This record gives sequence, structure tokens and C-alpha cells, in this order.
Amino acid sequence: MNEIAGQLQGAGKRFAIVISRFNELITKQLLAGARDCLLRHGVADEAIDAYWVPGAFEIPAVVARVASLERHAAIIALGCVIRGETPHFEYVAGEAARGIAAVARKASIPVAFGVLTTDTVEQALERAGTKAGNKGWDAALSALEMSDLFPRID
Ligand code: INI
Repeated sequence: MNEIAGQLQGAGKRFAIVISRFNELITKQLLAGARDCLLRHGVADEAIDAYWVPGAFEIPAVVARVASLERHAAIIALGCVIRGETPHFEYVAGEAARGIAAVARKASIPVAFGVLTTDTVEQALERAGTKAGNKGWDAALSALEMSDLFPRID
């Protein structure tokens, strides 16, 4: 049996992060987690490009543009959509997830999904570096693994 899996090795690679400013208190923590994960796996700090967008709705379009540069080993999408009291949540969260998935299927490089979709601010904080870990870190780890796997599929 041939088993093919990506290694967690970031030295010499360039990564892009597309991050939304909406709920910045939380997204900044996701960014810190993703950056820390990349650095701990050998990525140079100068080899991380963070592109800021206004909200999660804008993430897919920028991921698509960054992917078309073919300059990065992988892209990490980070955002935070909180339900609160508004049905707006369904549209923003749904479009962000669908849009990122659609770009990920077409792009020649991997795209990791690190967009929180929660009912409350507390739930978001739990996933941004407190009791439920840091989903930015998790997304970066997935990007590292996938960036090693993609070139092995030939
Ligand atoms: N954008 C978010 O990233 N998170 C949210 O919780 C959110 N809510 O709740 O509205 C949100 N809205 C803004 C949206 O992403 C766009 O930036 C805006 O609609 C302009 O296109």
C-alpha cells in the first residue's frame, strides 16, 4: 500500500493569510495563533503575507486573487462571524464558507478554513486562544500539511 501524507515542515515556504477586520478583537488572536504555528514549524516571519479585508464576506474574492499570484505554498483564511440577533449572520457566514470552499476547489494551492461561526462572543473567544484552543493555529497546521501534500500528488 502506498500511503501519501503531508509533513509539517514550513522552512523555505511562503504563506498568505487573508484575515477580516470585523470582530477584530477575536480575529487578531486567530492571526497570532496562525503566525505562531507557522513560525514554530520553520516558516520565516518575512515569508508570511497577511492581507486584511473588511469582513468575512470579502475573504473569498481576496483568496482568489492571492491564489492567482501562485506565490504562496498555501493560503489561510481567518475571520469571525457571530450570530448575535441578526439573520445577516446566515448570509455572511454561508457566503464566506461557500466562497472559500469554491476557491479552494479551483486553486492550485491549498486554502485552509479558519473562519469562526459562533452564536456568541464568548464562544468565539473560546476558539481564539482560550479553552477551546486557537482555530487560527489549527488552520495554519492544516495549511502546512496540505502544502506538503499537494506537490506529492503528481
Ligand atoms: N462580517 C464578519 O466578518 N463577521 C460578522 O459577524 C459580520 N456581521 O455580523 O455582520 C460581518 N458582516 C460584514 C460583512 O462581512 C461585509 O464586510 C459587509 O457586508 C460589506 O460587504
